[in-house]
Amino acid sequence: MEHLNENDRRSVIAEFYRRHMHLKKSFTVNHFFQMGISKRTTYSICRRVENGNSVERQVGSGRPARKMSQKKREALVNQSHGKLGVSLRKIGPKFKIDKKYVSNILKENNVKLATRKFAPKYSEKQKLEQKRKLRHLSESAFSPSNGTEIIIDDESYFTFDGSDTTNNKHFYCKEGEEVDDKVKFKRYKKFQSKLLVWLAISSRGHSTAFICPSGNSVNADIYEKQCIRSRLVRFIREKHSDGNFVFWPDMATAHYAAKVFAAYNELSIPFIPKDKNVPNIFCPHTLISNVQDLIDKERGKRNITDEFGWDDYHTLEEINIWLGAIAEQYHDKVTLLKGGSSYEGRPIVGVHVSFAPGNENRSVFIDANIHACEWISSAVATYILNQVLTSTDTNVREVAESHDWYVFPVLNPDGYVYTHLSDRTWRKTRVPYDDGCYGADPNRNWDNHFNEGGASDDPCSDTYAGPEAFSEPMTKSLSEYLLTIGHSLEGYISFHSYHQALLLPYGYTTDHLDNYDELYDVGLKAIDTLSQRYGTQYEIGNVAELMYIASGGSPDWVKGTFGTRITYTYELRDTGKYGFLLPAELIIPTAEETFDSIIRIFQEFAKKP
Ligand code: 0X9
Ligand code: ZN
Repeated sequence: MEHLNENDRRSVIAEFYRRHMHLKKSFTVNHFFQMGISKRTTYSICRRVENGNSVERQVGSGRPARKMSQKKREALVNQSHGKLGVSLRKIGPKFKIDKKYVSNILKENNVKLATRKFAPKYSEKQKLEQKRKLRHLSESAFSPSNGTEIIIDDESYFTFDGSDTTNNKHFYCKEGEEVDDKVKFKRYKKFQSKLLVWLAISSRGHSTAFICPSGNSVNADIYEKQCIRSRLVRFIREKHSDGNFVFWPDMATAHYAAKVFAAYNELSIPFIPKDKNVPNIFCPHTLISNVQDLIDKERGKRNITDEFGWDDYHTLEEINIWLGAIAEQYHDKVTLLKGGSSYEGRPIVGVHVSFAPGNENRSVFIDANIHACEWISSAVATYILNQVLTSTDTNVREVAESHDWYVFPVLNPDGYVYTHLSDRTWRKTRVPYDDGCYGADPNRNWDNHFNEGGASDDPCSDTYAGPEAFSEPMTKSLSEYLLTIGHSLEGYISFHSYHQALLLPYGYTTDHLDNYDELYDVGLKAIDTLSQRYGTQYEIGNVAELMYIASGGSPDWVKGTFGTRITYTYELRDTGKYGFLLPAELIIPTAEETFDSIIRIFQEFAKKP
């Protein structure tokens, strides 16, 4: 019997039984049992002979696939075409055939095996948002050049229900595209049994693990006590005692709960703020290269001048890249400028826009973000620059094209980067001073009635005037640049926030300057125009009268040095609800109304002798 193949062997048994049917079935069964054939097999063959069925080897308990009726084949194909739950494992037994016949029949009918996926975790919009935030992070907290170590926190779930079994990951279908998402993207059970393990990880190692066996989530209490205070702090003490690190918590509500937030601050743990965070999807040693890669790929594809928008605030790098791109795109009108440089060596980047050669003596200079935390100011400046170049409104075109424009969106680049990296509320420069304090107020540092009121001698104060006028590389170098173009300026507009006020020089005195009246009259018209779009109410007046004494500001130095006729400071939205943290969705309305008023100012002055 050994030399026979299985089907021949089964035929021999069947033939023997037919010949000995007059005897008991056990005779045949025992006969072959002696020869090593199981009693079960022989009994089964005997039954088949009695029933007139084929004795060839059967798959499961049904008929061989190739003998399936056309109707059944069709049923198999229909059942398999993109239907939920039709897996390799299930379909064979259902049709009482082997997996390989399933495969063959489906292949013959052009039904393909497709891979089941998890439902996508993020929408396309969310993915874009993540990339944008990663760019921000890579330029600030993750900047490889500052050597800051990143400590990520990671939680992994270990499941017990075999939901990762590969057999569950496929299904059959004719055209993958047509298949319902319910089938393509199968979600596993939402609350499956799992064990949660939490770790803080950096390139220097990891903390001890926190294992959460009973519950499936780590709430704010557990996170604060078990993860932050107990494990992260110890890990920092052991591996990051140099203090040059930033903690990147995984995005979760509990990780930014009030008590956790308080713990970060109390324990002096620098961390990525929630509004800048994205899920920390990379392991630390590949982090920088992956992020960079992502950024490079993203940058490579996009047209920066189309994509730079005003629905969110931008990093210094994004603003500067955009300025460069604008200069390239409008190369016949726009020149990229370096107006000076900062203490930390960053260029103060701006542009000069000129539509016609005769306009140089009607130049308008726009300064913004001299105070680092006043992000709306640079957003408005870039918006205005864009409008000057692209608006099709005839009133705008008339004003835009009858002037030259100098736009410097970020006068204080070190401070601006610092607001993205470490302290969103930072105002000053980043020059180190005594007592471990940093920075002078760049709007108190200009050489016009320097430190004559409304300024401080304390380096730790937010209005520290600096040790002397132009002590800050930023004000000094920019003033030197201004000396080269100051004579051509008709207007100097300085953007700050927040107060909703249009201010006239000077800041050191309540005395009115020579052309106070015309500036006031035109200013009144301008704030009226400003209010027309969204009803935003502005106040107008001399700095010292309307707000407070503030000596050594940039517009005051310009007015004092060049006598520039049109000199205003805008304190943009709002009046304190959000303050410096004006929500990004208010950028465009703020910029629109401000630009309306700027156009009005120059229209009004154009009418004057
Ligand atoms: O204090 C300032 O420097 C400005 N206000 S802010 O809240 N943005 O800090 C006012 C600037 C006044 N402008 C002149 N001195 N011309
Ligand atoms: Zn300011």
